[in-house]
Amino acid sequence: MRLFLALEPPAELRDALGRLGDIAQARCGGRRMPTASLHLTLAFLGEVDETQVPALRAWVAERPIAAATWQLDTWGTFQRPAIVWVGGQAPDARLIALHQAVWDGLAAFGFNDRPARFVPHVTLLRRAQRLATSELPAVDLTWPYQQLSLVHSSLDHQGARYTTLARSPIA
Ligand code: 2AM
Repeated sequence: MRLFLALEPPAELRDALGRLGDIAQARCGGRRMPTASLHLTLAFLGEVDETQVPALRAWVAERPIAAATWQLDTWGTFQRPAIVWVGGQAPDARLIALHQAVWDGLAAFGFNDRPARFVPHVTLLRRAQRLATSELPAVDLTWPYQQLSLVHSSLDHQGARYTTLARSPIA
């Protein structure tokens, strides 16, 4: 099954991100991510054998992460595959440390596809027709986080559907 580790936004922030998704879609076209699915990916695991899932769930459910806040203040795009996102202009030391800690932990399970570069972002649009963000309104959002989520991505007729399998304890 296809799994990833992510931070899930608190409800108010999720709604604010969804509103930015609407604004971005009006300008850039493409497919807007459903508000309920918005997240920050920390580690994409890809296809994981079902036999590994109980141990991964337990690992996530037993270890608290360092609570912190992330400041979102910019729009960004990835040319391929035409993604429009929001994130932070400056590298965020605490998110980078969390990303490293997560991948250090994953190594014990044999996951070694740690990406060389980590650009924390929340994808709002996929397959955008115009990667033009200069006239979009300024982004100024604060994301307080305290839990890591293990998420299952499955495909149905509407696209990817996310189900949270485990959350880390709140410290
Ligand atoms: P995204 O954060 O840019 O949207 C679930 O599919 C999540 O994992 C998505 O949010 C997506 O990134 C990320 N993801 C999907 N496929 C990926 C891949 N091949 N490599 C890295 N991340 C991927």
